Amino acid sequence: MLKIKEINVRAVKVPMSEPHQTASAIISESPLVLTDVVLENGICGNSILFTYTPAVLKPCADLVSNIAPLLIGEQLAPLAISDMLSAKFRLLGTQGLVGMALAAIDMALWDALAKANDLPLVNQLGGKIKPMPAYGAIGFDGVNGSARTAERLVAQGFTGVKAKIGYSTLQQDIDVVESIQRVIGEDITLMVDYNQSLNPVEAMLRVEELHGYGLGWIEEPVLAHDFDSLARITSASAIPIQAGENWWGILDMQHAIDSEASDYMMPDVMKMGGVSGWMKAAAMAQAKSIPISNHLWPEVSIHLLCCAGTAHWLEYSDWWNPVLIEPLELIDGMAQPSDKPGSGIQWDESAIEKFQI
Ligand code: SMN
Ligand code: MG
Repeated sequence: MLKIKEINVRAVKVPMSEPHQTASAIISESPLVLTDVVLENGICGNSILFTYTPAVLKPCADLVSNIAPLLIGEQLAPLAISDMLSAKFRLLGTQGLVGMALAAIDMALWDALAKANDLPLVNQLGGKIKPMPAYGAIGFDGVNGSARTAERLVAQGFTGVKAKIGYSTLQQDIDVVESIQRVIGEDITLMVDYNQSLNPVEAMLRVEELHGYGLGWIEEPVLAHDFDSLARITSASAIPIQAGENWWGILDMQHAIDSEASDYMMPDVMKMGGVSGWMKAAAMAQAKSIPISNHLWPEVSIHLLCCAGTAHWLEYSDWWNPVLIEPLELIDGMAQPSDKPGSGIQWDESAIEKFQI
């Protein structure tokens, strides 16, 4: 069995070609923690953490480095290490920054394991390479800006697009939806995302008024952990409700499923506990026939979606492409895992040198 020799961590800030605005915050650069797990035989597993804000970039990188000594000399066994580290952090808990650091390690370990076995991650996990439909993102860009981005995404081949809404009035939300639908036509699926910006009363009202627009889903109308309100909105809504990107670990997933919080779920591979956590969450979704999508991390997530029994859509994003040698490629709006060993994360070292802090 292969053993872990060392773990190296770097922090970078990757500029975005355009800032991404949501109803809750604006993101104008990607603060990323890049983790390398090096095995005794020299094979290296890589992972990316996206810290949303630069304020926690260094603390997150430090956390991964501080946890690293627990792993030196350990066998390359991602599931076992995930359980071991969760137990080590039981008193503090494994949400927030600690959860992110553990996910960085988990994703890098799975990447290393797949590379050590000369397999794409999807095959390492027992799945099959296959094409999945991908959708592109439209920011909180108003009537004209949203329509312009939608047009560009459709021209690129996407069969689905997702727009940020949650403007100050319902009428503005409707204007944005209508302006996008005018340019994309009827064959392209439009989803919308409120990014937790509404209170439950306002959410009920807006979701009901949006029902005639044939939307693919309405995402995070209220706070991600307000499972009661989500469940009420879900049961009243004719349009499927989507949530999951802010759920931490499989216990949140279980609580969300138990409370029937949403029709669709889209756990985030970082917040759900890495590859280990995401695959468990996918099994939980499958037990209830809940369609499951990813949140960001398109390279790793495409491997996971190909293993999920109820896989739905791949959320595509190109924000972190600059640090990758081979970012995920789409063909006619479809994504599929590369047949190279690992999870698709290979560093572009010269780019990293430029963005490293
Ligand atoms: C989202 C929010 C913030 C950063 C990235 C992405 C979003 C999504 O809610 O659904 O992609
Ligand atoms: Mg979202």
